[in-house]
Amino acid sequence: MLTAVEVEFLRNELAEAQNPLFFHDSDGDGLGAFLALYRIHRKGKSYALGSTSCLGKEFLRKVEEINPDKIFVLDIPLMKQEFVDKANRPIFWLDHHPVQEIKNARYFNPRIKDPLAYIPTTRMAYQVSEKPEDIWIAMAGCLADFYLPDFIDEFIKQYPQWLEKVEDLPTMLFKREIGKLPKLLFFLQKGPTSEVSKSIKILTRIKSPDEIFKQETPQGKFIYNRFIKINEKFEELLKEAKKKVTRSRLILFNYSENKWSFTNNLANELSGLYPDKKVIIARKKDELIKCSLRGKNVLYALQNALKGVDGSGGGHPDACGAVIKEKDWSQFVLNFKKEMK
Ligand SMILES: [Mn+2]
Repeated sequence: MLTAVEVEFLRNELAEAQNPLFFHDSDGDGLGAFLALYRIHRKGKSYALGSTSCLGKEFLRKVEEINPDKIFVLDIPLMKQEFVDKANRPIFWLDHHPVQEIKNARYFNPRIKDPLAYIPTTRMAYQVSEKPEDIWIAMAGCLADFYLPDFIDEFIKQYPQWLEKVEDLPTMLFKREIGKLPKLLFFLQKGPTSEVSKSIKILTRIKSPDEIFKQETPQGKFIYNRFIKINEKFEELLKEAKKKVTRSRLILFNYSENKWSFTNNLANELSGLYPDKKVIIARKKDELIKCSLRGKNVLYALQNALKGVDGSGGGHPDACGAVIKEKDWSQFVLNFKKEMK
């Protein structure tokens, strides 16, 4: 968590900003953090990093174009020093991935003090915002990063129809109503750019989840319809993936590049529903197989399975990702199965 001094500092920087630019990760936590901060003053612009997790010099064009007076970077794991040096504006970086070296940017990362800390960026952004009416956004962003926030009881008080009582995370995320909130933040960022921008713009003004899910306003209805359409695509793939569940300790699901990418969400949900199994969700793109892996110590198995294979990967002990050349895919799967013996 941020200290009281840090919260005060960021609040002031935001209040004084005339045209801040928010770079955020394109997952649920990244979007949740942006919404929490933006909704304090509703000033500035946002840009989501979709295909990379590093803010490098290719994003200087965006800085030129928007000409912000301050830059906030949210839930982005990496930043190039060259970006900081050439952006030539105050930069405030809130993140919770492994700690990086950076000069001339204000860097806020709970892992600096405690390498094992796990505090999603949305949780910190909500410390800065502390708007009670935005608790549902903060909840959505935290859950998106598989984190049960300390304000859960307050949320239940305000939204009993979304959650009756605290249960274990997989149950709440994959079997209860509240699980739709993080999915909303993930799924609205998929699809054509113009629709994504429109959705995010609307989300900066939506007053409550009921405005969306009870379709109380035209804006809420737009978001609702988009979410339902995208969620259908996801559910269809989830159903396919569940057919791959056998007595084996591995769930391996491949799907086509013609379908929208839900690799991350599929892997999370299957692993939540089948906690004793290892999960690999793989999607072919060009000559590469991109996959998400889940399960106890799956990173260890991944590292060994990559030996002698044209590919790379990494991440957390129980949740990681890899990219493997298509020609070596079957070898990789063989190696991985051997690791599970
Ligand atoms: Mn995050």
